[in-house]
Amino acid sequence: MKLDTQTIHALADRLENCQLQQQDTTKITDDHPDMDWDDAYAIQDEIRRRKVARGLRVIGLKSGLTSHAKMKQMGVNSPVFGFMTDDYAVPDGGECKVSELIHPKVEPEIAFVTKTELRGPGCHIGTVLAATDFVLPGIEVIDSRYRDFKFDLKSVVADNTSAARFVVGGQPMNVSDCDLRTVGVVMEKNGVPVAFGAGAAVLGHPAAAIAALANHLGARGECIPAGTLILSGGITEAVAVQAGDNITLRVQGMGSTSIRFV
Ligand code: 0L1
Ligand code: MG
Repeated sequence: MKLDTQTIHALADRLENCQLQQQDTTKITDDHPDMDWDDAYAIQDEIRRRKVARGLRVIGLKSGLTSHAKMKQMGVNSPVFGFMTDDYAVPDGGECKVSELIHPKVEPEIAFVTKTELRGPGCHIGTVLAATDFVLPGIEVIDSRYRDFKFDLKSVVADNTSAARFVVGGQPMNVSDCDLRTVGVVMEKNGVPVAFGAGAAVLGHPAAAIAALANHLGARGECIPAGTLILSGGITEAVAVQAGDNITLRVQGMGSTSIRFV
C-alpha cells in the first residue's frame, strides 16, 4: 500500500460526504497518483465500515464495468467490485428520489442470489451456476461521486463503484431453465425502448462476473456467503435519468422490474 491510514480515512470521508451531501468531486488519483489497488479497496472498505457502524446492513454485492459497452463508455479495461447497503434498495415499482443523488444513470443487469457459499480462487461459470439459487431482473442506479463521471479504475473502486440504488423484481428463474448468454433484455425509459442486449455482453456469460467477484474476494480471504444478492454488471451502456422518468427492464422469461424517479 502507498497511502497511510490517515489518508485512507480522509479519502473515505471525502467520498462518503460527497454521497451524503450530493456533491461531486475530482478524482482522488489527481491528488494521489501513486495509490495502488490495495489503497483503493481499503478506502472502499472504510466507507463500508462507516456505514455499518451507523447501523446500515450490507445486503448485496456487485460486479461493475463487466461489459465491453461499459468499458468503452468509461475508457477502462477491467471489472471492479463493490457493495450495496439496505438504504440502496428500492422496492419493485418504487420511487427513487433524484434529490438524494448527484447525476444518476441506470443499467440493465441480471441479479444472482446464491444458495451456497462461493469461495475463490478457482471459481468459474460452472461453480457459480451450481451455487446459484435463482436469477432475476435488476436495475442498478449508479451515481459516481466524480464530476461528469470522469474517473480512472482506482478512483472508481474507492468510490464503491458508483453504487447508489437498485431494484430487483420480476420472475425469479432457475439457471438450468435458461441460457444466460442468449437471454435478451430491453430497458424502457418512459415507455420507449432505449437499451437492448443479451447476457453474453457481460464477460461472455453473466456468471463469469460472479466468478470474478468470488476470485477477487478469495484473494482477500473473503467469500460470497450463501443467500447473497449480486448484481452482475450492466449489459448495455448506462442511461442518464432525471425526475419524472420511469424505467422498466424486461428480461426474456423473467418478466420485468421498474423504478420511478421523482
Ligand atoms: O456498475 C457499474 O458497472 C458501474 C461501475 C462504475 C463505473 C460507473 O460509474 O459507470
Ligand atoms: Mg452496474
